[in-house]
Amino acid sequence: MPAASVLLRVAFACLAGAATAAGAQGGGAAREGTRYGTRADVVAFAREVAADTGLDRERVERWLAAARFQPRIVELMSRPIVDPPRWFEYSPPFLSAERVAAGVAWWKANEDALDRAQARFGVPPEVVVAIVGVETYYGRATGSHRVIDALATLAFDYPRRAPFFRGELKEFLLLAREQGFSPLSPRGSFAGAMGVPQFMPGSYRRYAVDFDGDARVDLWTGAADAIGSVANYLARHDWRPGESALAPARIAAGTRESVVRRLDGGMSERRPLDAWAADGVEPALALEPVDEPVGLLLLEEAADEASVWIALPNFYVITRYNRSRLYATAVWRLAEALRDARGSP
Ligand SMILES: [Ca+2]
Repeated sequence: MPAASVLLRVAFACLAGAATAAGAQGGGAAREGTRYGTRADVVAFAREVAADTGLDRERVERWLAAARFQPRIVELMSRPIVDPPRWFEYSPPFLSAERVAAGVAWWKANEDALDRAQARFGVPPEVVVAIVGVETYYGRATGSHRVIDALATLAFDYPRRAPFFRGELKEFLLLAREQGFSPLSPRGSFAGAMGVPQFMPGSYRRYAVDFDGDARVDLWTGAADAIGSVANYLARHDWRPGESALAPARIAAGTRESVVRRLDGGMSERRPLDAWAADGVEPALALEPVDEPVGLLLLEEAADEASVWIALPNFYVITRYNRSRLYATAVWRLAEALRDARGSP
């Protein structure tokens, strides 16, 4: 996971795991802005990180000592979702005429990097543009939390996911060393996701690339590194060039109820197309043969009954960026809208 809209991912994880974290704060930090410097668990972690990574122990201790507890971040992560959003409630901001127009402009402004990314990674421009459009409105909103505060708060005062965020905090310190910035400087989302494409530190280290040739991997300024990094991320998660992500499903008369019953939470398990066909579900349009199992996706529509879609392998690649079915659908729909608005070159 790069990325980041860890918000949604976490929201959905909370859904699955119940709202366990509210009030589940760990040790000593309690007041906003409390520094982590003297806490025994933080000092122990700093020593462990230094021993594992070869980073200077005193510097690690100093960085972590300067990190501040942010209770609001714990609140945001813990907020129980009583009413999960439905597609028709979730999607409008991502598919607005403004976001499409801004995406076309961003596409034109970054055409060269987007074309190079397609040539190298096989991911079409509109999909890359749609990811950054959904994540940060094309780089306009990359997050205002100091990354080290976000990661430290979640590593030390959010027990539910402490192992994950301790790992990300360590990755972040390594990233800072590799990219030559102070760990006290960067800002990002409340979950520590960074830059135009909102990569988490571990994904930044694994998947981000220098795509403008300046020998640095900078996801904050400029677009080229963000573009190459998103395309590389999708390619490394098995993006299939030239294929769609969703196809409308046609359900045989009389079987809709039993099919919809399989769509717990809006997505089914994945099965071969033949197995779906045996149960009365087929693509409404001709599809190229698909050699991997596919799922069904249900989208709640405002006026009509819910629509049902066949989720193709590329849909699941987008969910590697963010597990939410609504997120992946918004990305794909925005990509389609961008392609339509852009017209043929
Ligand atoms: Ca660069």
